[in-house]
Amino acid sequence: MTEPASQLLNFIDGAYRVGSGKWFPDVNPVTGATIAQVSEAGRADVDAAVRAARAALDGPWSRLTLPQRADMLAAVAAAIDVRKADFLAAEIADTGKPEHLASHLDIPRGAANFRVFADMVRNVPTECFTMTTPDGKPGLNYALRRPKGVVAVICPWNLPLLLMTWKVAPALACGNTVVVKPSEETPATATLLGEVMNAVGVPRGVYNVVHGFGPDSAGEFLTTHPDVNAITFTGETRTGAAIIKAAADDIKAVSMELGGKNPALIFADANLDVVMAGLVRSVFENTGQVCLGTERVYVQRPLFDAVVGRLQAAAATMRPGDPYDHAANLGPLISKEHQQKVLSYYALARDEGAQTMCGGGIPAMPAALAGGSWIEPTVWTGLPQTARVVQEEIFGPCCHVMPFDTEEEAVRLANDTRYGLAASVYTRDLSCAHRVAARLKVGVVWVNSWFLRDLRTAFGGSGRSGIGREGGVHSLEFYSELSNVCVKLDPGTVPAG
Ligand code: NAD
Ligand code: 6OD
Repeated sequence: MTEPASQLLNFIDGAYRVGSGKWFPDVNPVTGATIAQVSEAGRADVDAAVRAARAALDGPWSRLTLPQRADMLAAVAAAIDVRKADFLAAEIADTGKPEHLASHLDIPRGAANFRVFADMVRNVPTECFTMTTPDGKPGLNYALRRPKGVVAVICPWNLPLLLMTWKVAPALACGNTVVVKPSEETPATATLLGEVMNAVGVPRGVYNVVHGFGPDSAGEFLTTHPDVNAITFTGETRTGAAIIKAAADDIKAVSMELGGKNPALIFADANLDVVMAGLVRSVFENTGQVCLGTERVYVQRPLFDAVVGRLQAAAATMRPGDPYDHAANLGPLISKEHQQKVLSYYALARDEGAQTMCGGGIPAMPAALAGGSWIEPTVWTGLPQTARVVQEEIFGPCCHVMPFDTEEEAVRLANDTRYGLAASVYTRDLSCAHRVAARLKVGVVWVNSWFLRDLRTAFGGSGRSGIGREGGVHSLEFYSELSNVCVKLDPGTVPAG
């Protein structure tokens, strides 16, 4: 394993470069210690990255055939597998997430993104229609896919490699080039991916990374750059709104994967063991920092006390601790700033009249970990549906549990939100599951499970959870422009349609 870098540089045109001269710290949330200095990209660096991406787009990347491009992306996946230990070390140092989680989810799914989209782009069908022209001649209409161009990829910190490659892999598969702006909190794995790109021979300029923040920094310089054709963003709803405004002037294409306030609906006939297996993960995994996580739990009255009791018991088994300590299963929050935000919701829940069934504060930690941004897993009951804690995304290991009586009421409560990302439904009655799934205004519904999604399927949200769908062919739609070629044929060339 390579030692994690103590300086993280921008990756532009195939080379690591110091940016504006300004540096910012990369902080380990387990200890609060600074683990690296990150070189912030200035406007000129972002411009250099976009120019490199444009040159590669019009140059060597466009000269590869589709199978050659797909082979190269499959090689990227294989190289991430080979360097798994390095990616793991970098991701864990940045996020503090438990090693077993990063090892089973973040890094393998990061590699899988390249593998899946390499396969997918090889097999994508093309539309083709025969027609008869008004003067009775045969005609043929067929669609060609062209890349959108230079794509800006703006990423959050919760699943850094996974969510970045989820955008980069299909963008490159479609022949685009990218400039990635990783979160300022988690710059390491995007930087490391530059080494992999060079090692497998991806032409320089195809994959670029610029570091920095949002406003008046790399994020804004990138999203307002006139030579960026499309922006794919994952992050907070408010940030998404600012980026949509920035994209409007040049009519850049946008894909927005934003926040969520996801419900779980638990019907009285559900198997409680199945419920708890899904629910505990969806509330506490990654310390609640998953956009798909459950923060609203609705339980049909006969199971209400049992679910609350088992959530309390599960919370009591959560052990905050060092990511490499296999007895620990709860990492810290990403930063002190995010810890303050989550704690402010813990205080608000009390002010709004919640009953705190467990947690609600900061756990006592040993001296070596005392500088980390730790938080207690927390379960509330007793709030009305209108409470801010029930309506606003918190992004911590917490949920509010509320009883319901009828299916109608459950659907109404679940849909009573400005978000629309994901939901889980727990029942043994498949008719009920399908009925409810069809009525939930969200992008993903899980039945008796959580966060099981084939990468080939649609992903995205409605309302304040986003615009557009990615995943499978939906990603290929976003990352390519279709040209319809209409050909008037000589009679007899093809049968008239
Ligand atoms: P964030 O919006 O604060 O930051 C995301 C990225 O945007 C960062 O790289 C940041 O530097 C950049 N940024 C901020 N302001 C910008 C601006 N004005 N212009 C350009 N770039 C800017 O989000 P976060 O705190 O990193 O992530 C947590 C949020 O992300 C939560 O709301 C969560 O629900 C959401 N999220 C959504 C999904 C999804 O798929 N729907 C997935 C993961 C996270
Ligand atoms: O299914 C995925 O890989 C995906 N896009 C997950 C998103 C998680 C959000 O935090």
